[in-house]
Amino acid sequence: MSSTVILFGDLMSQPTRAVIWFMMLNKIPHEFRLISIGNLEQRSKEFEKINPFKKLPVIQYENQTIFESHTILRWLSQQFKLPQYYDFNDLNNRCKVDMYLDWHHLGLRKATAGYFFQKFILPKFGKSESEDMVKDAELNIPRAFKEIESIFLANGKNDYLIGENVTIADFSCYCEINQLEVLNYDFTPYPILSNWMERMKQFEGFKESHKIIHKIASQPKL
Ligand SMILES: N[C@@H](CCC(=O)N[C@@H](CS)C(=O)NCC(=O)O)C(=O)O
Repeated sequence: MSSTVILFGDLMSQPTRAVIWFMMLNKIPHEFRLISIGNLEQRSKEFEKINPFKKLPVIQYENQTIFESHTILRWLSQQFKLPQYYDFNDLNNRCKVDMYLDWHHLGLRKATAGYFFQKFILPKFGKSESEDMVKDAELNIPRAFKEIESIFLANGKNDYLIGENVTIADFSCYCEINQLEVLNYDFTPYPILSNWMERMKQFEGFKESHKIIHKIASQPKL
């Protein structure tokens, strides 16, 4: 295997976007291999040999195969010596990032990804949404956004989730939240979150990594 990072993913996948954005920003040499979620390519026998969980993203580097986007982001920071995003030299700083990353799955992603799936993906396959799941997400997304504002962004005292510097936590969080723009989600009740989102958009690689999401978001809504 080569020493370029090979990323298997799809820009429709939030964690794929977080990983590729981070690599673009830090000019980590990489090659993108599209595994189309729309065509269910992640479920092929061939891809199952790369990730037995049949999920995206996955990276390969030399003889290493790594899945789980947070593990990938931690690994990239350490492998390419980028402690400003994940402080592998300082246990306490590292722990703060880990606290967000552990919270992310059930604290945020379950609601946001669930909502996107119900409202955007299911209709594409001609299926109707589950009212219970939509109701659940409609309760939990505002809860998650308020928690991000009050706890991670410290009611606006923090510029980024962990403090004054951007870390891998911010990239993961942002990619999960901003795809709700496709659904015209109303972010106006969350000014602290919205300001942080504006700050995140300034990082190099943002436009390129989000081009598909932006294209869908700009299409007229039915
Ligand atoms: N915890 C995993 C989540 C991976 C995941 O659920 N990926 C989705 C795309 S966002 C996927 O591959 N779904 C395909 C499927 O479930 O068939 C990570 O952060 O990498």
